[in-house]
Amino acid sequence: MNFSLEGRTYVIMGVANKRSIAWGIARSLHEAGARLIFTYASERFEKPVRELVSSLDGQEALFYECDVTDDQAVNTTFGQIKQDVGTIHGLAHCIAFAKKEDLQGEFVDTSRDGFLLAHNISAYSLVSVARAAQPLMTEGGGIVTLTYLGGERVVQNYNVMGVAKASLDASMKYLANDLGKHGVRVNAISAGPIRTLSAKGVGDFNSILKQIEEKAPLRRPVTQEEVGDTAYYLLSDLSRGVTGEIIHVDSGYNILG
Ligand code: NDP
Ligand code: KAL
Repeated sequence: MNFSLEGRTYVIMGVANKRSIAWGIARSLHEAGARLIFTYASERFEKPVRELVSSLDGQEALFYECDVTDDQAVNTTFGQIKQDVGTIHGLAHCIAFAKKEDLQGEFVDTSRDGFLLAHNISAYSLVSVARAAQPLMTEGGGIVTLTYLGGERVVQNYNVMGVAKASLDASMKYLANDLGKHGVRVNAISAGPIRTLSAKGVGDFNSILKQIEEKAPLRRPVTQEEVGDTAYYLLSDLSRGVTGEIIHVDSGYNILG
């Protein structure tokens, strides 16, 4: 069995900057020999993403704008990818958003608007993207999404995003059931806290990291690289019997009572 990703093409959605988990995934897949395709929410992110990608030696990447709240944009993007490369072998969905005011105080105060927005961007987008991407995975493939423990149990301040992650986790499993017959596997990585742009300015991130250092079995936070290598596993044939699974890459924190 050859676990190189040479000759394979993967779509990476959600690189904002070099701290993004999506960027950790991009580097792992690049090192394994994959060809990469990047999507970003709006045109203004094209330049920074292109600049980052230029640091990947010999990578002939492609770039597309794709706001995942717009089904037509999603369909157009994957239609364009089909025209430009034909077959893809997988996709990393690293996208989430909630209004700042819904990520503090009490969940009970979440507005209808804020609830729907968080679910639209953070959960439904996986369904929309999977539907558009599956026909391009003519040789089978893998879809990986990013989730967090706050979808399984109550984590202070995570609030509406926790409910959206619960929906994302369930969507991942229903998608795994639908797409398995096409040879497409769908899985999630539940990452421990990593300081990214999204994590900035929400909650008390320092005290969350301190808890990890004190209590997690490995006594240290995880890195983008560690999440990236698990995504590589899930997107390669190493994991060919695995679908509908949530793998925790969190220094073991989730096993604690
Ligand atoms: P980043 O801020 O680096 O990435 C979040 C991405 O979401 C950005 O690239 C942003 O794109 C994208 N995004 C938001 N709205 C849209 C939209 N409408 N259409 C397309 N893209 C959109 O943060 P992370 O790397 O931390 O987040 C990636 C994933 O990891 C998220 O699902 C997050 O919930 C999850 N996660 C993160 C953890 C952490 O501790 N950091 C822990 C567990 C899970 P743009 O910049 O172009 O707007
Ligand atoms: C309990 C934790 C502490 C933090 C609480 C909530 C975190 C929610 C994540 C969510 C994705 C953050 C946002 O939507 C931020 C947004 O309101 C403002 N930021 C932006 O608009 C920036 C510029 C863009 C790039 O961000 C996005 N998302 O587009 C959870 C911690 C311990 C773990 C984390 C951070 C989990 C997670 O899901 O990210």
